[in-house]
This record gives sequence, structure tokens and C-alpha cells, in this order.
Amino acid sequence: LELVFATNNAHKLEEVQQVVGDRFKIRSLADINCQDDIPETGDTFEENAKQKTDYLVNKYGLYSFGDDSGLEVEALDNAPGVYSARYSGSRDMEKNIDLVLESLGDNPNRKARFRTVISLFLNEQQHFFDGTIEGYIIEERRGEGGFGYDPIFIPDGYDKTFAEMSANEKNQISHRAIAVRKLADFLND
Ligand code: ITT
Repeated sequence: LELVFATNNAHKLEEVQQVVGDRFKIRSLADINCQDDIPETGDTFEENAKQKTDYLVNKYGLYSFGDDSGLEVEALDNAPGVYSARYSGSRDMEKNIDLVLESLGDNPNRKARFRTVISLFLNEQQHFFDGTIEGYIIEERRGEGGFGYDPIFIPDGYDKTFAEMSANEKNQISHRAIAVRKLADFLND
């Protein structure tokens, strides 16, 4: 079974590939020569994940899956949420992280979670798989690994940010790994 992963984010591709190993083959948008900016206009992770998948199904008739994900900060009414990639108005993650830290200020409630929703369209049917990891936002960036908001997020029960973990450590516990394992189990059944 060959699936196309409807993402332009190389970090997501790498993480997903690492979790599924050689259990099934994933093709990227680059592999199918698709350079389109796939629309993402929904209010929920589910809607956006489905939009990414539907786009490939409609344009190419391919089996595909998509990942919509983001950071929800409790004290910010769960922002940035579906706007995580462009919270500050641009895709500049330096600015996006600054805005989260500024908005939180010295608020003692640092609770946050990462969420991923994966949409899969297979055999004319729509499926969703989700993953969540709870944690908290620290006051300054730590670590060089990962991507996105990883330098300011520490999962509950750990003392390292996602950016201070190895790719393997993050992939044992992350929101994305949880969702991807559900996807892989479904496909293996
Ligand atoms: P595609 O839509 O092409 O898949 P994207 O980066 O635009 O890539 P999203 O629309 O799902 O992806 O935006 C999610 C944003 O949330 C992403 O750009 C990161 O800033 C952040 N994010 C998602 N997963 C993350 C993770 O594991 N660690 C840190 N930040 C993450």
C-alpha cells in the first residue's frame, strides 16, 4: 500500500516516516511533483486535515493522509490552535514563539497541549486518528532539535523540552507519534 502524505512540512514527514518504519511506504508531495499550496480554511484540526487529504483525492485520485496539528495554550483560550503555523501573521516561528511568550507574560498557568489530527481517505471512506500530549510552556527557549514550538514545550513528567530531546525520544511520546501509531495499526489490520 502506497499513501501520499499531504504535507509541505519536512519535519512532519520525517517524524511520521520514523514512526511507521518500513511497515508501509509513504510518498511525499515532492515525490508526486506537487508544489501546490493546499488550502487550509477550517476552524478545527479535523476540517483542515480533511481538506489536505481531499485535495489529493480530488486532484490525483490518490490514497492519501494529512496531518493538521498545533499548540493549545490553556490561559490563551487554547490559542494558537489551528492558527499555530501563522499565529503572528507569518510563518516565522521566531515571531510565533515570541507572541506566545509575550501573550502569556508572567501568567502562572503555563498549561498547554500539542494536538495532531490525521485524516485518511481510503477505499471511499474517511477516517480520523488523533493524538494529544499535555505539558507546559516555559519562559525561554531551550534546545535545538524538533521544529515549531518545540523549544518552549515540556511534556508533563519530563524535564526537557521537545527541542532538547532526540528525534527518537520525541517520537516515543509525541502527539504525532500517538496519532501515527493509530493510523499504522488501522492499516495493518
Ligand atoms: P502542512 O500543512 O503542509 O502539513 P504546516 O507546518 O503548515 O504543514 P499545520 O498547518 O498543521 O502544518 O500547522 C501546524 C503548526 O503547529 C506547525 O507549523 C508548527 O508550528 C506547529 N506544530 C505542529 N506540530 C508540532 C510539533 O510536533 N512540535 C512543535 N510544533 C508543532
